[in-house]
Amino acid sequence: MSTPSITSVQKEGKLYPPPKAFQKKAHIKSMAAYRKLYKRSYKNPASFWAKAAKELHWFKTWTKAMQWTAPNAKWFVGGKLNVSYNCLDRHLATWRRNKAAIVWEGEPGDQRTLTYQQLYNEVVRFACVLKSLGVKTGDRVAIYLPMIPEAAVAMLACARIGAPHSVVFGGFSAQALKDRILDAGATCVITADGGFRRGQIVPLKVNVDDAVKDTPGVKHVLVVRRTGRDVSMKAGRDVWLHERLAELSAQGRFSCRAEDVDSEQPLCILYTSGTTGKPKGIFHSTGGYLTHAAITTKWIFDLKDEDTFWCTADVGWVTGHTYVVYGPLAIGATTFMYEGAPNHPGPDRFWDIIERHRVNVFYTAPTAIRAFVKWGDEHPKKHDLSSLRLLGTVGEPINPEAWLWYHRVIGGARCPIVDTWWQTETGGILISPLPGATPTKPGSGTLPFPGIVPEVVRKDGTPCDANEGGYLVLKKPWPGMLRGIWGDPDRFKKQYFGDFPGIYFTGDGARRDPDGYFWIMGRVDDVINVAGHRLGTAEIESALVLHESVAESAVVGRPDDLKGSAIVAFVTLKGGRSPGADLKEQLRSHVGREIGSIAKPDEIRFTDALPKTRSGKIMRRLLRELATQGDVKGDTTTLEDFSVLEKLRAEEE
Ligand code: 7RM
Repeated sequence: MSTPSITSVQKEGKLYPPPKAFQKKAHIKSMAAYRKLYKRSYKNPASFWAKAAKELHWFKTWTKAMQWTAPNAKWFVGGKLNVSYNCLDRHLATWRRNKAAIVWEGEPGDQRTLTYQQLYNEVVRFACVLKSLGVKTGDRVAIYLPMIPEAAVAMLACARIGAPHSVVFGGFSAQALKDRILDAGATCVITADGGFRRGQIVPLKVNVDDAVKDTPGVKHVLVVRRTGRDVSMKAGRDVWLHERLAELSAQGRFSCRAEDVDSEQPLCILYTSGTTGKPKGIFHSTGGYLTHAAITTKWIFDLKDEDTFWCTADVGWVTGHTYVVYGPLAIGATTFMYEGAPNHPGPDRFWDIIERHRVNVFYTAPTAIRAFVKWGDEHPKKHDLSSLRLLGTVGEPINPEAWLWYHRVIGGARCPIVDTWWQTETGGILISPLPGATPTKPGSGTLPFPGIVPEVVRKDGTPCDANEGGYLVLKKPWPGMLRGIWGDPDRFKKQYFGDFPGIYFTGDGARRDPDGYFWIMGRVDDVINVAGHRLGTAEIESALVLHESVAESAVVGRPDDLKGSAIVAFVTLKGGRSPGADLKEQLRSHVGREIGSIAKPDEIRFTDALPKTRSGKIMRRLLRELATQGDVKGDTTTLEDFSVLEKLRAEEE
């Protein structure tokens, strides 16, 4: 771990107080109200969360709100509920039955709206299909779909029968999909004949065919028809969704009750990058996760019944799980989904969508905002964005320039911005402004949500002073907290509770300013954040060394104006292989095949040797300096062979 240092972009500027309208109507209406609530929740987080959990429908109430023996937190012990029941059935008894649950637009421009009743019907039918394929409570299901309503339907159908789902981002390669299927032990894969992205068709089914060649546990592949293109269907294994639905409907009425699911039963597995080459299967529970998702959606995005909420994340990431699907539907909101790229057919697609669908609350990533800045103000300015009343960001620190642009050009200087800090592991937002209460500072995630106890500490665990950079830890458990790493309890304990015994370490560096506001300074471990997506340096390195020409590699992040970090790979070749532009391109595609396009190195540098310590550890810190500043000024006393560094410097020139 390197010690976090304060970057120059994080200078404090002006305060942006919440607009009057929010102070009147938001769930939390003033700083005084927030402080009072926070203070109470700080003394007894479990009772704060128990109150939030009561907003859900429980088939059986819990006997104990929280049970904590590090690293395991159990929430709402003994309680039984069903996520799909909470997101659907219970709204049918209210006026929301005919309210839009999902409003969707495909990249080619096709549109669909599903009311709560219609979404319920789809989920029940889908759940019946899964059951007909032999999927039972506890079985894992892999979902590899484009951003179409069926993605949400499939997730909710799994939740309905109590089968944990593992949604794999459609941009991942066949290899990455295979690894995830195997690790989760999935017995069924749900995919489509393709999805539309930037005018092209993403060949999802082809990737699945490739992936399941070596996954004997997969009994069925369920295929949604989206593009209409021909795909190969293997008899006995592959099933078209529409065909199976027709067969089942010929047999009679669809019905599938929502299973009584234990509060602590896993709802989903989400793979994310860590410090080793193998992605970690982060799994979340049912009761705690949904409680956290629901209350943060309601309070932070201030959702009202008349709002249309657009979180632009893909359902393949945690943000898509919590703020496209589960959070909004649990509170009966209208969630908007878009299938395609932000610049198709033109760079104004998002603004065009906001104008036509009258989107009210918009939540996206800093990397997207920086791209919009680059594409030019004329694109948003062509459109009427007056429906917007609240904006949000997530995924990485936002630079104040991008924040101010978002505020002025997209928010018309009237919308508060919630800069929400959280992780795959945290399940939901932990640090964020509350739009009716918290004055914001561009670049700061501001203050903790009630019930959350973060602290910035030194290496020895003692609290940092104001403005002193340190490690961001969470001192008390919260309901959305991960329940473990799938199949690897030891790694779970070591990874999150190993650095500061008994306390959760986030892997992020941070500081707190004199007002107590948090400023996240980025990762301190070997994880790089590329366009808001976490990639382990080790993961990319393992992919590179699989290539027949590569002997060894070291991957580091370099600050990038657009993506937050760019990937730089230092590569040594096996004897007799010659470096060249061709090989660079080959290696980039190779990483694309192994992991996915997002992991392709932006820069590849061939070198004779890598700088190592005497114990043989690659000194990535030196490479990072070299890639970032063009030279190495930091401490090199542990370097084994100085000539390596000299050579790298020479190659630089
Ligand atoms: C939701 C998500 C988590 C990492 C996290 C941070 C960084 C996320 C912010 C942020 C500064 C933010 N899950 N991060 N949000 N940094 N300000 N508002 O992104 O697991 O993919 O990534 O992302 O480093 O540890 S994630």
